[in-house]
Amino acid sequence: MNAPFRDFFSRALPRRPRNVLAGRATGTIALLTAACGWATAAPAVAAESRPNILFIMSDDHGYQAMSCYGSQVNQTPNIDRLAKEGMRFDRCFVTNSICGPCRAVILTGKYSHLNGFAQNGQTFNGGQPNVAKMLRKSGYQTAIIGKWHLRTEPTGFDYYHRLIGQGPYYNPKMRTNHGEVGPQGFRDIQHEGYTTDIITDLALDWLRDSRDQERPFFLMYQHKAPHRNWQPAPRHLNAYDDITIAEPPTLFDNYEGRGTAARTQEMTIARHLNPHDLKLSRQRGFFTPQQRMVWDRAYGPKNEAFAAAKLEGRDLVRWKYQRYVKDYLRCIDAVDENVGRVLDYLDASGLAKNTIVIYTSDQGWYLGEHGWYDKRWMYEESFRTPLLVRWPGHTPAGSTTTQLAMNLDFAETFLDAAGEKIPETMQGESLVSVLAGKQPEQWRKSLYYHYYEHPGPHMVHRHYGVRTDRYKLIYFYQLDEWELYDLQNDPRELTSVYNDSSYQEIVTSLKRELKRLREHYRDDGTVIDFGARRARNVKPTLAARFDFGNLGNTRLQYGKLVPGRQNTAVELAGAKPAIQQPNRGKLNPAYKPMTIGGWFKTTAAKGVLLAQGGQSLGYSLYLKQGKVQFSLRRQGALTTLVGPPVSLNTWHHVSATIDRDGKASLRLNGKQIGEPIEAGFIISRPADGLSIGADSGSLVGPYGPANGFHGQLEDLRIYWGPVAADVLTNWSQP
Ligand SMILES: [Ca+2]
Ligand SMILES: [Ca+2]
Repeated sequence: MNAPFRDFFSRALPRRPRNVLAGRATGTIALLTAACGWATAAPAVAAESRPNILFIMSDDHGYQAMSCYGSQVNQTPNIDRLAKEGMRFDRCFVTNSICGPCRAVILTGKYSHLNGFAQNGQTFNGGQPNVAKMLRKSGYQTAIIGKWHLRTEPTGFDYYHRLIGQGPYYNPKMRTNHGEVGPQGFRDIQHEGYTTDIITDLALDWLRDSRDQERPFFLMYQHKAPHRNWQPAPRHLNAYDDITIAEPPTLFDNYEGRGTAARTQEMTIARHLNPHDLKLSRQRGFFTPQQRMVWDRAYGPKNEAFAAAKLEGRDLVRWKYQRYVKDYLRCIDAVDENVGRVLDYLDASGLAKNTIVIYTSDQGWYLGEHGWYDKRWMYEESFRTPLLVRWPGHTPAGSTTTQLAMNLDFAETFLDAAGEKIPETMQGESLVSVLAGKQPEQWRKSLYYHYYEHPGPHMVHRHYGVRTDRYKLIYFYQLDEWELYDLQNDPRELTSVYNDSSYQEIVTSLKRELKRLREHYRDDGTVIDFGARRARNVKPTLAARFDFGNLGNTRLQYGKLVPGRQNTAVELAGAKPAIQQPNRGKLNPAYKPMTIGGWFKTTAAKGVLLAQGGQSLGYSLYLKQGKVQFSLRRQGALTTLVGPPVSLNTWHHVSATIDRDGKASLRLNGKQIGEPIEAGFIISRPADGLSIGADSGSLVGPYGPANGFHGQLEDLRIYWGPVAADVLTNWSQP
């Protein structure tokens, strides 16, 4: 399995300008074709020898609670087998440390802003490409058993049997597409027992009896445990009762040395665990009388002792920590036992030798570090996630790696391992060569992170940032606060050195790297919204008109008002936008057929007439190399129409249209240029607003930041929906 290693930095993301005069269009349609390339390509490896892929994922299992990662608090002998027989990744990170979004990243191989699932509570668009669909198409049998948590039904899986929502620890009702399903294609089954055990039983049943033995399989076996509120199995309710778990050194962190975000979060063991978390109140949910009795017998005496002790201050925090962390570890005990059952089955059945087994968590977790539980931060404990991979015949047993890996790489790795092509639209890198124990010469030197869920549970402010081998720069953009950590001198991230003058060169270079990463991953702050209304329903509207003689409340930020062609024009000398407006209300271009344009007289035949959006989503009408051009950017992919050269110091009328079918066309002086081409729609509200006379902020088109218009503009308009022919004729009448 010698997959060619692709250079991380040279991987061209789809920015494919096209020229309407230069033949067939590429853009989005061609991207889809490229992404479907695996369907027809012959597999590089014969089907029967392709490895099975067993992806085991737990929920919120921090690496600090795994003995193979040097846990100070527990033993995980079964999970450790994967480290002994495979590779342990010591630097695997997530793109956005929160449950549902991590699952979406793993399925799509794309950052949250491109897969559309940026925070819990959103709905995953199952219509987009995912790794299960691709593996299924290439002949794999695909299944997901256990936690799903993406709201929509799984797509790309031959078989699923999943928890509904978060799912309970006891007696889960689960949903499957197997057996006598209803009109929606699934049915619900009420199970009785402990969820971690049930998910494993279902996975073993499928491996043993239900799958097609002739084909390789891709099984996602995913636990709910050890997610909040940490309800252990009956057999573990008294585990750890007679010992004291070690406290982390930062349990009583006072957040000095960090910014507003660390001080205003709501995830402390001291103040934010509730009685239900601490098992001090009757547990909600469905328990059988027998389960309830066993539960009460275990917690009753412990809770009585707690009440009698009347703890206060630090002693109370210490008690809460012990109660919390012991329940958490008890839940992991069940996960570890069940992973052992599955590994035993692989050995007994002979499947082990041709099965890649992965163990990971959807993200990392706080076991009291900084006084916290939960995740979300770019600080190390939640940013990092455990990753163990056993791949007999490929991965050296007992090996470790410090290469920077990400959950963004998982889908690409599975495809590569299966001998399949990796679509260019995926953003991670195959780990196959790292897994062979090689040191790739060119591997990523930095990681990009972006967390969105604020306001929301635990109130962690939105942030993005970059981590290198030694440094971590974080920007809390709602607060406009930066933090910098020197991980070598301050591995616990207690003191930001952002304002320390001896680090100013590091700050400058990290900011440059952060900007490069944001461009590379096409993150301009916009998250794709697949749920937007369809373009067909858009009512014809004049969304905006810039009549410079009558600007009303619109503020002219730059330029001089001059007598124009018929009325008043604005005269610009390329410096900056004349007008900028946010994309609110009527100006939101998402899913809008449109006609945009106006009159211009140029002295330089370069610069932007009007633009809305940036490097992920938007459109721009501009002059470049003497020609009038229109660009539409959609999920980063660029479609460009190029008109003929225009004469200087002469009035011209230009307009660009995207019709209801998503076809783009360009008109100069009332005459259409070439044939309409497939373009599609802007699919959500771009972060950047509308700007007249220059594209500010993030750039839509293939021009630099010095893109201001030179000359005069008059009567610019933005129409959504179709425009009546006579309106267009009158507007462009010489
Ligand atoms: Ca999680
Ligand atoms: Ca812009």
